[in-house]
Amino acid sequence: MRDVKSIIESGMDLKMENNKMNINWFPGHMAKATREIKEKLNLVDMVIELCDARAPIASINPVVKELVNNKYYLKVMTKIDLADEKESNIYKSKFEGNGIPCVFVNLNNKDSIKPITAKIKEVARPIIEKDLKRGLKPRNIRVMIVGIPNVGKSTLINLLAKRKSAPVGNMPGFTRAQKWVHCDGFDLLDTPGILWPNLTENNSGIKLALIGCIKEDILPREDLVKYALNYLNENYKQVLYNKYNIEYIDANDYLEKFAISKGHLLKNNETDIERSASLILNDLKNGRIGRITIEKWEGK
Ligand SMILES: Nc1nc2c(ncn2[C@@H]2O[C@H](COP(=O)(O)OP(=O)(O)OP(=O)(O)O)[C@@H](O)[C@H]2O)c(=O)[nH]1
Ligand SMILES: [Mg+2]
Repeated sequence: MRDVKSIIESGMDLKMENNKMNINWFPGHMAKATREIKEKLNLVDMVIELCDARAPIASINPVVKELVNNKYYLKVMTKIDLADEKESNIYKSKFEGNGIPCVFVNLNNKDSIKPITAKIKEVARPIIEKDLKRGLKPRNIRVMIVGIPNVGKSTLINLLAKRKSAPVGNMPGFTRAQKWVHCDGFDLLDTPGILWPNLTENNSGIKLALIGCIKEDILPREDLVKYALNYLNENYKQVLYNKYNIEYIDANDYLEKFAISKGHLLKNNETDIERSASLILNDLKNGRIGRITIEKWEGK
């Protein structure tokens, strides 16, 4: 594996490497976005990294960890409304046990504002106290919001600012440029989502495609759906059965039965597995199968 500094500084090389592999994990604009994050770091007090509660480990960007090691840091785990609550509780206690400040939230719920602002102020308390000690009114805390694509960075900013200042869209790579948004107590810097190049490790790329942080078409849909069905059968057997009423024997057999039950047939009457895969993957991504966490805690 290449070291993180060289990854950040060599966006063009990575593009070449990935072209060779035919996997566009790390397109040129992400290398640029990563460089721009690095350039702005000296302007902020604190970095908030957003991750997706459905894949709490795969959605951590190792590049971010390297970048922010001398900044106040908070992890905001988003989309808990789509994740398995039991698993989210396990992750929360493990992260906290490892000394990582974190807050688990649904950014579509305005009630999340309070716990998030409370946590930011807790992490940034030394900055606030410094101003208070000097008899000054605490200045705005400057926060850079980072994370992989589609985790809710711009949504978080709009929530805290209580207005639609940052553009939001349910597709990875929606934000293309940094943007400052000022609000009561905080100056927030929105940044484009960034990935890292070696997404094959721990099936991170597959997991991120399943939750919509990477465009699905980066991998064959059939492979993705088979991985998902296998995982669901092992970890959410009843949830899967309740959704589609199909007995699971193996992923191939499941897809065949699924296609027939939905009438997904090609002109020659063969099953249209691609269409079935799309439907299942969309249901999974949008929480229509149920609240699912697609990786279990495996650490200490
Ligand atoms: N269900 C649910 N949806 C969320 C949550 N947070 C954000 N979203 C949705 O996720 C999608 C992506 O949100 P954005 O704020 O654009 O994500 P981003 O991280 O800025 O994405 P990029 O700019 O592409 O990097 C939008 O459709 C949001 O409404 C959440 O906590 N729960
Ligand atoms: Mg955005």
